[in-house]
Amino acid sequence: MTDLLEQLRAAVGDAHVLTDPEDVAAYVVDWTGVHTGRALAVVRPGSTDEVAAVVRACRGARAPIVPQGGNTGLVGGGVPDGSGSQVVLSLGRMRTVRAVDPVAGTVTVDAGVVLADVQAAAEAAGRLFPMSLGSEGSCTIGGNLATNAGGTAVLRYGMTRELVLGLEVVLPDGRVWDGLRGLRKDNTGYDLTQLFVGSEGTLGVITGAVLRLFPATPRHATAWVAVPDVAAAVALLAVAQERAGAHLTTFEIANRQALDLVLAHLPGAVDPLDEPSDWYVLVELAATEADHGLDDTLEAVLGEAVETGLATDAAIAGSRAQRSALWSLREGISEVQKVEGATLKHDVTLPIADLAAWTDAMGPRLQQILPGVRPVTYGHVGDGNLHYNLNAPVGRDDDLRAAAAQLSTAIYDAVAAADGSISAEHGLGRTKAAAAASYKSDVEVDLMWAVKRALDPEGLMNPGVLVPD
Ligand code: FAD
Ligand code: 2HG
Ligand code: ZN
Repeated sequence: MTDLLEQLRAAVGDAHVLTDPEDVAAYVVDWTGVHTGRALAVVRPGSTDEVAAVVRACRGARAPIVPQGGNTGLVGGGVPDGSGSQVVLSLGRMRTVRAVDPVAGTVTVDAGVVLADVQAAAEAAGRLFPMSLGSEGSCTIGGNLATNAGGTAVLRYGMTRELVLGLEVVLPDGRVWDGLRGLRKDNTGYDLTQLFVGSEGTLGVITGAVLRLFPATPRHATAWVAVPDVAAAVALLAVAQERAGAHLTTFEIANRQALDLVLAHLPGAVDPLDEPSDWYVLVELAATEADHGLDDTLEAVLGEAVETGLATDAAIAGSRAQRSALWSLREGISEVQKVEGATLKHDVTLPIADLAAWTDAMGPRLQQILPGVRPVTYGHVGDGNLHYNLNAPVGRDDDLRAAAAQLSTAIYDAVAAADGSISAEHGLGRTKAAAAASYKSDVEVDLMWAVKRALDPEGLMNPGVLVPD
């Protein structure tokens, strides 16, 4: 292994091969704190050629590689296992925005560029890069592509895979595939770009990407709406779609439990409504400078909702500060759940028509397994995606950990029975690889392995992630 470390130092420079436990610490534990591993080394290449040299050196030494971007993943896919034999390949130094072409509507970036910096580069060119996540200040485009991230603008713009036109990837054998094309039309065979999207570092290291830009939408109309139940939220979605059409950008849900945690733990958070409600929806319409009338449209949506009993009250943002305060009630939930204590995450999608019945049935079933468990339910209801997360009964974190397997199985079985998915947007990582395989057909699992073996026959790219060992 000394040989490998020497080769890595030769490839990227001594300063960028970290082995001291203190230097390595932040790279071996994930955001949730649940996954903690050990690394042979953390390597920080500064260019695509250096990534290729690192991959070749690791291959020669048969050392597994764990690609890592901003390390904000929620399923343990970006941190090493406990063996101490894996090399973490961090893209953190590859942060160049290579080119912006507002007319073609493209931005070309290194994979280590932070999402917020891509948004800023688009804005500086008078365009919009619409992907928006609570972690956007630290997650990277490489990680977004590798997980096919979703977020709060999927309803209008789609998942990450709909926002990418071309990729540059270092393959497991160390060759570089240059697919950095910004073409809207390119039917020249299998779609290799899409193969790497959502592959969670198991097929190669993404080093660059051409992403799609859209017209800027500086106008917003935003409301925090109290709704009686999930069925009303879904019915309100239909009203908003009907009245706001393509302007409808965000339609997020949160239960009262989630808001209570935000009010308890997020400094400065204030309930914008006088009376408590069991459920809330954050609705946002967005439009270009030339489009007027968003406020009237939102008021019409909310007026109809209150008249028909779909909503009981609403707070409309009247300024940028108010808009940002409403957003913080939604975006703060992950963080405050962590502050509250042990959390069990479930990132599920269901057919939208089944969301209400599914949620109504799930609560009592979980109470039977662990009385007092607190469902902190929120997410992207417009996409049928709920973060059906659980916090422990107050003061009983160990009880949640003890019941975790039983609770997750009950939820996943119910998702499967409703033809949903147990991973809507966070990926499988180490947490859900085995569970996902158990709900897939043998044919589907065989196909996944066929792809994995074709590209990574030696199994050195992120082993144990996405496809279970
Ligand atoms: P990492 O965590 O570093 O890695 C994630 C996976 O991608 C790993 O398997 C890793 O091996 C692989 N990977 C990383 N970079 C590369 C690369 N260059 N080439 C190949 N493989 C690579 N996710 C959503 O989808 N929607 C949300 O709304 C959302 N909100 C979040 C809010 C918070 C507060 C937090 C903490 C997380 C949230 N996430 C969300 C999850 C997370 O931010 C996303 O999964 C994000 O895409 C991960 O990017 P990253 O750069 O941090 O990747
Ligand atoms: C969100 O929508 C993210 O806020 C994070 O996907 C969800 O922390 C979570 O479980
Ligand atoms: Zn989410």
